[in-house]
Amino acid sequence: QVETPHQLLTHGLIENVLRPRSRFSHKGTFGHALLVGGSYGKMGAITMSAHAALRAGLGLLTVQVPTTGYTILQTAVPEAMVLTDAHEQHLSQFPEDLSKYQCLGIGPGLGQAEDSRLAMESLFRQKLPPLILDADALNLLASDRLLRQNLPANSILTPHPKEFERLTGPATDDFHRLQLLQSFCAEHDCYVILKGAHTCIGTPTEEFFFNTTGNPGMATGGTGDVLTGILTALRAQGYSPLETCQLGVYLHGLAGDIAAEVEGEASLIASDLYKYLGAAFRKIH
Ligand code: B4P
Ligand code: MG
Repeated sequence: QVETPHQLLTHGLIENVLRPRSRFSHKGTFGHALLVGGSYGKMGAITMSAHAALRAGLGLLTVQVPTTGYTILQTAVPEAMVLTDAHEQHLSQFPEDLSKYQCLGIGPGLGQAEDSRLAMESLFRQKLPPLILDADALNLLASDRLLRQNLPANSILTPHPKEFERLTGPATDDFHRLQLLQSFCAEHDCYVILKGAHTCIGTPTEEFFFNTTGNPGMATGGTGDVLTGILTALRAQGYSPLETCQLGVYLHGLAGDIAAEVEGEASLIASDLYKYLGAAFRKIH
C-alpha cells in the first residue's frame, strides 16, 4: 500500500493555532454566527449545537428553527437569539439577509423535507458567509447533484462514515476511503472532517490531519451536533477553514477526554462535551 502523507493534531500544533482574546475585545470582536436546524422531534440536536457554539468563544449567536422549536430554544439557550421559519415543523426558507453573519452552520436535527432541499438550492445560488454543513444538510447534498455542483468553496463538511459513503459511494477499505476523501476535497474545494475513532481532516491541498484526542465514550447521540456548534463558532471568530477544523476537532475530543475522566466513559453524554469545553480550552494554553 502507498503511504499517505499526514500529520497528527498534537498539543504542539494546536497551541499555535488558538489565539488569546484581547483585553480590549467586545462581543463584536468574536463574530456573529447563524445556526440552522431542528425539526419536530429533533430539537435537541440544534439546542446542543447552540450551547456548544456559545461555549466556543462566539460573540453572538442566532439560531433559526421551525416555529415548533421557538419556546424550546428560548428556554434552553437564553444566550441565543431565535428566528423562526415560516413552517411549523421543518426548514422551508433561510433568512433573506445573511450579510451580518460571519459563519452559517446548517444541519443538526434538520430533517430532509422537500421544502428544506429547495431552501438549500436557493441558498447556494446566493453570496454566502463561510459554511459548516452537517447531518441532514450532508444527506441533502448527497442526494442532490445541483447542491454538490454549487457547494461554495472552502465549506467545511462533517460526515460520519455513513454520511460520507452517501456522498462518495462505498470504500473498499480504509485506504480507499482516504483516497475518496482526498478526491472529494479537491473536486469541491472543501474541507471534510471524516468523524470516527480517529477523525481525519481532508483538505483541498491533499494534506491529511488525524486527531489524537477523543475516546469511545463519545460514541453516543448528539456528540456530532456539539462539534458542529464548536466549528461554527470558531469560523465566525475568523479562524481559517483549516484552523477551524484543527482546533475544533482537537478541542471536541479533549473535552470528551476530560468528561470521560470526570464522569466515566460509559456515562458520558453529549452535553458533557460543552460542559467541559472550557476546561479543554484551559488545557491548550
Ligand atoms: P445518525 O443517526 O446520522 O447519527 P447522528 O445523528 O449523526 O449522531 P451524532 O451527531 O451524535 O454522531 P456523529 O456520528 O455525527 O447516524 C448514525 C449512524 O451512522 C449509525 O447507523 C451509526 O452506526 C453510523 N456510524 C456512525 N459512526 C460510524 C463509524 N465510525 N463507522 C460506521 N458507522 C458509523 O458524531 C459522533 C462524534 O463522536 C464524532 O465527532 C466522532 O469523532 C466522535 N466519536 C464517535 N466514536 C468515537 C470513538 N470511538 N472515539 C473517539 N471519538 C468518537
Ligand atoms: Mg451527526
